[in-house]
Amino acid sequence: MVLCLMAYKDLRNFIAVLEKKGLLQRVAVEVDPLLEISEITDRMCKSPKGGKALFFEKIKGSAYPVITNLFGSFERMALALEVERLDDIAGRIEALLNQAPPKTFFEKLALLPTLFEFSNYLPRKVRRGPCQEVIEQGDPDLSKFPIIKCWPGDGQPTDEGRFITFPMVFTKDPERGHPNCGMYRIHVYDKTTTGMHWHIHKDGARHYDRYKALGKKMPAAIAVGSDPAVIYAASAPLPESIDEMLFAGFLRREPVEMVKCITSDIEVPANSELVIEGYLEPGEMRIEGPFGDHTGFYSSADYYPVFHVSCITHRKDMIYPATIVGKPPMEDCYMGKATERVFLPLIRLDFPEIRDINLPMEGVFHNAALISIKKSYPGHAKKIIHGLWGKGQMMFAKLLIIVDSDVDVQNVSYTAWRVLNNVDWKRDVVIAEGPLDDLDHAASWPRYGSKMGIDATRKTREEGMMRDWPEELFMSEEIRKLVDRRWREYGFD
Ligand SMILES: Cc1cc2nc3c(=O)[nH]c(=O)nc-3n(C[C@H](O)[C@H](O)[C@H](O)COP(=O)(O)O)c2cc1C
Ligand SMILES: [Mn+2]
Repeated sequence: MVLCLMAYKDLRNFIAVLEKKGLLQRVAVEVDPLLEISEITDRMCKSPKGGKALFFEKIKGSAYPVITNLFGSFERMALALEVERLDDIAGRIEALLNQAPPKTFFEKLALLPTLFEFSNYLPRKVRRGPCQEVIEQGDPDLSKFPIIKCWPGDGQPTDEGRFITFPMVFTKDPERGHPNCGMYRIHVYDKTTTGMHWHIHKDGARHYDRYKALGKKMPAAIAVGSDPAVIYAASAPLPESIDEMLFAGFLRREPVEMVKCITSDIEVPANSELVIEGYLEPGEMRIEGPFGDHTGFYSSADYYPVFHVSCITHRKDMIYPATIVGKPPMEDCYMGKATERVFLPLIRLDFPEIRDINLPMEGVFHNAALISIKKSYPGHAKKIIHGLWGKGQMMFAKLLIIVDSDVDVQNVSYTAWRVLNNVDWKRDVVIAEGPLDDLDHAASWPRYGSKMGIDATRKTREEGMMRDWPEELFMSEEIRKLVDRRWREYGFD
């Protein structure tokens, strides 16, 4: 794959590269943003290797085109982050971490901004940006934009069920001014009001709680469409101390240019396609959802803060990106796979014995993780289980399966065979209670329930195993070579 040497300038630059490589398909006939785009995109996501990105040129009821399935394959996700393979990001992060003296996970994380800074990836303020080519301050109106409805049961009877599905929500800590960017879906209630669906565990919600404690109105901005590293960074589960835009700068190897909003001090990527500026009144809540979510089920309606639009700015010829989530595999699965690779070196700072991690798409990220470790003492796998439940968004992992380091966890079938043969359930299972992902619908209460860890490593005497562990079947090297040599002689191809 020939990679672009410079960072993508913006979304349309990435779209042009996709088109040149034959990875984008245009749809010229008019399509409905209510459900029709969703069904077409879902079929494309389910086609071999994630199909192509889709550029819908003519949208019923809106003057602007829509693009979906931008990152929905390993190839497009790697292209978006300008690496050959997603594994290469892990290599870049490892090299970055090696610049710092060996420290623990949290100390290293605290150091990261300094490291990034040395590397000149700090976001850069600019005075003007294409995202402000058109400014609609007097009478902002969200209904002009091709905001999609994804699934039939989305939204409330009082609205059309439209959601902004690929938003980058920018906020600032009220005391320290530290910025955050998170991808939290936006339920559109009417022309100037939306929901703000940051789960209580997320950084945006923490900022909001601090404004609430101060009794202050909270400014926020929703940017839509930027260069691919910026869009991806909004979804990355970084610690609160790390500015996602700094991380995006590292990924794209060039600082992100930020421009100040018209009606607040929030800064947004200057190259955005659309920016919705506004504010939240502390304590004002409204029913948000339901929404067909990435679990493949509707996430139920619940009370969330309300966002009021004060100004909309956009490019003259805005392109509106959207993602459809649903039963895996969907586009967000590939973003999750990028995250799996990005975070492996960070997790290994605290757990160097971890060799690899696989978050299978069917587990929609919070439901399952397969982990291989180099085991060296009794109970080692159980230590990893408890340790991981204490690390950032790994607390949501409902099932952790630990295997020995000779298992390739990317090979799910082989891993399943090893696990199913190796486990004595009473001895090897850990069940614990604690916080769960907001999207978990199986626990009896929202956000709280049980998780399971399975130690599927070979057991030793010290772990109570009274018998010798059997050997795995392998043919002798001599016979394998002989059969290789004689293969055609037997009459096979
Ligand atoms: C397509 C997509 C939609 C998402 N929607 C939400 C959402 O509505 N609410 C939420 O809390 N997290 C959502 N997430 C996950 C967050 O973006 C992710 O947890 C991120 O780390 C949040 O940023 P933060 O760590 O700065 O809070 C979504 C992720 C993706 C890829
Ligand atoms: Mn954050």
